[in-house]
Amino acid sequence: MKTDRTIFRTGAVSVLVLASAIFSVVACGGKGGKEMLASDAAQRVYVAPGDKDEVYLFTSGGFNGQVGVQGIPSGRLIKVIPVFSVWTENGYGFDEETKMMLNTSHGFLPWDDSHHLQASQTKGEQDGRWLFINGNNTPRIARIGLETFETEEIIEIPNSAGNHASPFLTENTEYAMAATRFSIPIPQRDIPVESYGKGEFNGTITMVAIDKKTGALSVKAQVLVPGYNYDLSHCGKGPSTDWCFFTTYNTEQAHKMLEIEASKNDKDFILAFNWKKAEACVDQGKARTVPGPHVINRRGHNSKPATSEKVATVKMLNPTDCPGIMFYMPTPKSPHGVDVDPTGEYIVGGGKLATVIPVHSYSKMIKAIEDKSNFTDERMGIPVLKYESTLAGEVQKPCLGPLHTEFDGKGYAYTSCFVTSEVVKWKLGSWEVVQNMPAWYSIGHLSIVGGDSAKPYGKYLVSLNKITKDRYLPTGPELVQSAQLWDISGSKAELLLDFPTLGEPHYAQMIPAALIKDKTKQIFELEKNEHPYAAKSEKEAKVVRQGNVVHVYMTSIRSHFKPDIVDLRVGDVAYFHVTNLEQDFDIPHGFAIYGAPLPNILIMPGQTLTVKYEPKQPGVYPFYCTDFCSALHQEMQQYIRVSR
Ligand code: K7E
Ligand code: RUQ
Ligand code: CUA
Repeated sequence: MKTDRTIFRTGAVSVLVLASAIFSVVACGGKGGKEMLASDAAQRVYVAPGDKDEVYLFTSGGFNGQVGVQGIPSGRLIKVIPVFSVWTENGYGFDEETKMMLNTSHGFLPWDDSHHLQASQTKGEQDGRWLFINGNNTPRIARIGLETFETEEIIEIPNSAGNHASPFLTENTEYAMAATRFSIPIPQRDIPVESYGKGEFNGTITMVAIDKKTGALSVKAQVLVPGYNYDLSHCGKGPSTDWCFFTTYNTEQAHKMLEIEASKNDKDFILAFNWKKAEACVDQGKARTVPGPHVINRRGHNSKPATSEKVATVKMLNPTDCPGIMFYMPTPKSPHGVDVDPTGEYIVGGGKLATVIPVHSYSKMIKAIEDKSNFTDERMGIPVLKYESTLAGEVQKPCLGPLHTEFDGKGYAYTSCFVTSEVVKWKLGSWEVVQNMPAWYSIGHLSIVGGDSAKPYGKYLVSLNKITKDRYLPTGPELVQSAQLWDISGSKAELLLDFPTLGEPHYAQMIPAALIKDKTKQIFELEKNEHPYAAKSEKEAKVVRQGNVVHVYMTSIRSHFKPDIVDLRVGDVAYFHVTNLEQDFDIPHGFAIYGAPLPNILIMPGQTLTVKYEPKQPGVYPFYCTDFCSALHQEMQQYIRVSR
């Protein structure tokens, strides 16, 4: 039943045949892994009241554009970090301080579709400083600071569409990579879509530079590549540190009926990209300056409002201007994920329509590119290597629909398989499958603690399941997505827990709590508040009128706002700059006005946030604190009088 449904979705007849041949030997689904449930699972996931989880799980919220923070092993949802979408809980994207974070060259966009998280790393190991996440719809990358768990910066990626192969990081967080999922005319212009495949459509690989100290993002350069679909990426480590790898599909360059047309080639490619060489070529002036309008939005420090910087051009490098930066490694068949093992030697493809899991060898690749007899073809100056020349091995008949692979650091790899809905555990080097772990249902990504880094912490694996079914109490037509927690510390993986996620979880990152929790910030210091309209004591609270523009310097402290009564007129443009004078870490105040079209804001201790308010009708309008702050919270309520 499920095979039919899933295979019909791919629409490829050859896959159907292949599927029926292999599916019969794979036993999965059924109980959704219940047969592999640890007998003491309850004890192993139980976190007693007052105790804390061992690991942070950060999940991308998919089409809700946010990041979920959950505790592992309990699965408890701890926080939602708003990133690409407005968030009514705290006013993100609505208040004057964070509104510019959602600015793009297309104007204000209150939403995106986020897929992949990457944790910052030093020497390939997680360092607990930042998280990066892509916006897939309108190409963007966001940086989240792990001191505040706030989105600190969002950079738009120009000359791109569908920022899917992103934001994968180099070993020391020098760059975040971004590649187009959809090829487009570059520069954008009005041409027939039918000209796709005739050299008029291209993809780009973007190198987003990350400042070592501050994390500030900027586009270093882009590389123009053939018009395929660039799907996923991971960068090398250790010996392969100078390289990043990108999967491609639709090397057929179909522009419609992709579900059939883009599955014709037996092999597509993994693109190997030497970013270090590309960087040198750019620094030597080998890139052209081309149009590339984009914005860089930065959250203000010390309560200052966010800024949005406009950039008009980018550096564009052609592979032919910098020989040796790119090679295509043929990889069966419409590969999706590409993952590099902790040693940096093995590059694992996830040929989603393939019957094997192909593994390339970095050292063989380096040998292969030194000998031109291994070049079978060339695309826009990028040599295509012989499949055998880079191949380390193939995992035979692992499952159907292999997608993504993570590593435990003990010589095993774990690959998610969408069609047969399972994780396969296999051994690096011998390529044998050692365990099939059912996933409920139709797994996409999976995550191991540090499982894509040079030093996996191992222990926990979470499968991030795509299709919602029957795991929780029914909630009408819209169901919640699901994740499953496995303990992988023993020789056989054991299922521990099912728990819901926030939106469709694409990728996730798990980070040991010890790396983060002591570095988190508890308050914004009032003394350091640099907001231009901050009132740092009740004495500084005031109303300043300049024509019809009114600035209200407002303070909040248990349990009142100052000034007490605010007089406005119809036609005024009023700004309520509310400073929370508290310096106890657990006392935010909220602020909301009756009938105002904006949601409440949640002001953290020491912080100033601003709501713009344009009264339309005379009357008396209450405003109040929305966050329960003391026994007199209900009394934290005052009035605006609006006159003609
Ligand atoms: Cu869900 Cu990484 Cu967008 Cu694979 S992607 S499944
Ligand atoms: S009130 S915390 Cu919001 Cu009904 Cu009692
Ligand atoms: Cu302040 Cu409730």
